[in-house]
Amino acid sequence: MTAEYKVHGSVAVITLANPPVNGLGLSTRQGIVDGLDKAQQDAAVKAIVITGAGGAFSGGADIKEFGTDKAMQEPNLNSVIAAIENASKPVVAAIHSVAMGGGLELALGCHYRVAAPGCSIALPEVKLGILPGAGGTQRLPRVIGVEAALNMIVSGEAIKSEMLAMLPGQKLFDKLVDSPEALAAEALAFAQSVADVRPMPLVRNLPCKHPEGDAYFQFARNMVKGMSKNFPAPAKCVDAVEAATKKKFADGMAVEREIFINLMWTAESRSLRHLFLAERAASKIPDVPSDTPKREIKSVAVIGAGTMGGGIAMNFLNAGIPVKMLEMKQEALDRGIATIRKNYEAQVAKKKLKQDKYEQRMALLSTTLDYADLKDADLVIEAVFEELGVKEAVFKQLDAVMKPGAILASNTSTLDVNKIANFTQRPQDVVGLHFFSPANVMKLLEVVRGEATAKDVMATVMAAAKKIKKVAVVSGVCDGFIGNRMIEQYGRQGGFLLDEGCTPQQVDKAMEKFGMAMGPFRMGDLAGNDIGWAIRKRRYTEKPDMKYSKTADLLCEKGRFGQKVGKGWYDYVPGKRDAIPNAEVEQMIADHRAALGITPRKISDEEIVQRLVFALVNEAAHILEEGIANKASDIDIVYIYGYGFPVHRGGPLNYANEVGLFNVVQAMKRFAQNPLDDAAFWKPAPLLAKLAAEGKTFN
Ligand code: 3H9
Repeated sequence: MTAEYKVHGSVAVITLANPPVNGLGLSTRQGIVDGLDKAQQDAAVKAIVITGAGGAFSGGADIKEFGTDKAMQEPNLNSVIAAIENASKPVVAAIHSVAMGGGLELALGCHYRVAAPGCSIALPEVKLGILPGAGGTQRLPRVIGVEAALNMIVSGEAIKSEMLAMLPGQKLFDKLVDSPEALAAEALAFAQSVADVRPMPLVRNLPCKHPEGDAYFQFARNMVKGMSKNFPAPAKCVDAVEAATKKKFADGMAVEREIFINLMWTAESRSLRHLFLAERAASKIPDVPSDTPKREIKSVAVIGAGTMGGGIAMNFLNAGIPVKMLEMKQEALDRGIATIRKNYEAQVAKKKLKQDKYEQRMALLSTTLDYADLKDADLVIEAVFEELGVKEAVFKQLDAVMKPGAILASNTSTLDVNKIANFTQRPQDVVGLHFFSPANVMKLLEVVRGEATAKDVMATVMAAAKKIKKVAVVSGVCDGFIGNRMIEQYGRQGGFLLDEGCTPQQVDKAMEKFGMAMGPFRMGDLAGNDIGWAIRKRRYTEKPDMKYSKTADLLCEKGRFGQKVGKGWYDYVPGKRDAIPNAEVEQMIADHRAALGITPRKISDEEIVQRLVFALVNEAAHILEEGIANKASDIDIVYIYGYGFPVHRGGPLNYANEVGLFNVVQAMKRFAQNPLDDAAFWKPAPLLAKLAAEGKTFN
């Protein structure tokens, strides 16, 4: 049982004890009901307190139980709350640290609530694609008012207990104690003080009205619609709260229940729940236990003050960690510093950063032209030109000057981290930290583990990533690591689609309708088409059998490198990011098609999406099989945070699971029949073929 029961004088205390956040899984729910039974049978007990052990009152329903029989098994959360409401003795919730989702709903079912300050209070279910399913939509409006409650339910954002306690007329908390330390004793005293009150107050009996009912809910619906494209849950939250204001409590509960169950089975909710767990799982490395000792990162050095180096430096400055930047020339340093200043000043202008914080961050930044000045840094990250010879020179210098135990990281996006490590006498201290551009904005960090990288180095950089608010995913060493290795196949399909009859706009539109932040051609223009060109040139010698469309090369031969030169697949007006179709590019594609003797055909959006996304999926399956990625969910995280893959699809592999791997393989077999495509590529990766044949998923 994951709830403890103790009696203190005349008060029974039920303590949820299900680490890490006292999720209300079956055994915890059972523990609460058992505690209530014991307390009611004990004549010496006059009142009951429910609280949570460790760092939370409760984080809500156990997300890991969703989709399993246990989630539904009695006592379900609604039954637990009914048992509390119907208890013959007053039940007081003693809330501290975190009361979220079902945890808050549990508290709202109690007769009284005593809270500590600093507690995060939320109904975050909407972030999992559902809504509160244990009365949250019906009870919260009754204690803090309809508008405040709807805002919390639709946004899922947490509000501090002391802020909520200040709401005029609020009935959420009967008492806010002075400090978290005082909570236990004060809750006991409060319980004693209400032990004889009858009848006991119930939130369900409070009135729930909005003075401008219909007009307000219409306004709320319009607001929510604009903000929640692709997600059904937010609009449903409005329906449920409206029901609270218009229906009897029991009928409102029935509305909530029905919506909750329907939302639980949507693909959007499955995707969001998958991503919640995937993001947390990404930081765990199978052979690096969580108690692996970590090295201290108190100062960082960055080699290279270009866009990448500057962006990397900003991450650490933002986290309060001093950074020293090294360049070959003073002018390059000056330019780098100016760019960092410009970025921060833009944030200050937008009121996203306070002036004093900006100054504090800049004060943590220093520069040097001399490697010897870096020697004391705990972590040094190289962001210099992407060429092995250049990296060799840098790492040899670092090996000569850095103190023992310093972590030497390369921001390479394509080069072999093992080779880089072997330029030093300490390959165990070398790791890849592949930031995505713009490095101060993008949340993804690929942590590239070399053959020799020490476990404590991995543990240290994963922790440092968290500190700088990145989502880190571990990748093994291969060309392109996880993300770029997959995107190459996606880009190749994009090229074939042009040859066969598509325009860049058609492909981009189809992918953007699917939900990608940007279609492949707009993305190419943003990243710089010359980058892909350089990689392809390398491939033509390395892998002469690999089939490529030549359109992208023709584009680059015209100098159409993308946004940075104002022209790529599209034209760009200075200062704007709008992609304007260009007739010359379309003619170039048509001429090339004609030269190949291809009669263009009309290609459906569905085919475009499937070919591009399944290309990612097949390559991902190879990546998993080779052990480059530790788990399928890591690949989804890479694509969500690094490549603008739509959140409501949960990442490419989650999407493939939703489509069904059998169907994915069938589609690949169809694509392999297309003489203009690459039949060899469409041979399903063995892992994918196996899972599809066994009726399994990537999970
Ligand atoms: C719900 O309540 C439905 C009801 O309305 C209706 C029911 C009928 N369950 O985020 P962290 C784990 S829906 C299980 O890194 P932090 C998490 O997986 C639920 N596990 O820590 C991780 O595990 P691990 C509504 C949970 O300190 C560990 O806790 N509630 C749950 O940065 C640490 O997580 C939510 O949506 C859970 N509910 O933040 C709350 N929550 O160590 C979502 C967390 O194995 N949770 N875990 O990787 C949060 O927002 C944050 O986790 C929280 C802690 C603020 C609680």
